[in-house]
Amino acid sequence: MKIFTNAASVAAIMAFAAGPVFAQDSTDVIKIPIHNWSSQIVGAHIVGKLLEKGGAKVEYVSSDSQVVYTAMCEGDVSLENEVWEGAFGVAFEKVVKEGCVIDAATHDAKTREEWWYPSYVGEMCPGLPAWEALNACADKFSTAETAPKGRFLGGPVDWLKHDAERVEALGMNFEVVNAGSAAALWAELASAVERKEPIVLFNWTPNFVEALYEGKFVEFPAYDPKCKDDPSWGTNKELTYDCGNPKDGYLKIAAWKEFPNKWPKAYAILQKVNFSNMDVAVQAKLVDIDNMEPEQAADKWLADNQGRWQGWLTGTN
Ligand code: TMO
Repeated sequence: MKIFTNAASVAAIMAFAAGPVFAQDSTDVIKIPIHNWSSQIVGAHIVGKLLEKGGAKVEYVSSDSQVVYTAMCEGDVSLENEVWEGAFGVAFEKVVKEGCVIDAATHDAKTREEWWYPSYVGEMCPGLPAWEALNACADKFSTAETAPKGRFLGGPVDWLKHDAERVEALGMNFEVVNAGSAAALWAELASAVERKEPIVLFNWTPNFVEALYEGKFVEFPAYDPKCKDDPSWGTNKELTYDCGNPKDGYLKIAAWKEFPNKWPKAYAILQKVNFSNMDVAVQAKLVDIDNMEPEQAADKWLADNQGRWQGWLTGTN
């Protein structure tokens, strides 16, 4: 048997024996999407900064929050740091099934996205938070634009909440008006609260809103996956979406299927990233209440949580 003595041969033998330890990440840029709500933007920068600490090159790309799943499927975007079950579960699960996107990790955070009202509205409509009670006092929410129907202020259309389908399936006296941005939602909420005016709008948790206002989610018929696929499910036998959104929804991290092969070290870090409800709420708050730039907010979160992410980088946590 030949004895290898030079350093290159030793390295080759060690690489063979140790496998992935010696695997090198591609120098190609990892593309991270930026959407239109604060926690996602801050979280994207946190993930980007962590991957950079691990040696990766990253780039941020503005991306529609539904189209991102097909972009990831094609490798045009490399990951998604906030897959909310309620808004994106359908688009995400479709590409995972096709095999072009990986379910990389699940955050500890549990999510809910739903119609919501500040607490003084509860006194205006006896029986809230039941949706029937909201519907019975729909006229209180009517505006010049929607009269005689009540106005529901939905989020930007790319969050794809199927609110109009739900209004139809449940026979509600509401009209859905979509806000152009998250900032528009919060501006309307602030002005309604200041004047104690009726308002019902799209909100979610974890978010900064819970730190600033008391309020409740409207309770619709409980979510069931069949509700969105099977018209015969639920009280309306002809239409889908006669139910609410998931209450204990997941928050996941997704990656393009080639991510682990191309960037194995970065992928090991990405899989460790894990935000709690408090983390996501704080990430939103730093921008939406404290008025930080998202990148600054990411630096602040990293400075305040060193002990956690250092473990993510070394694989010990
Ligand atoms: C996806 N979102 C948290 C805005 O509902």
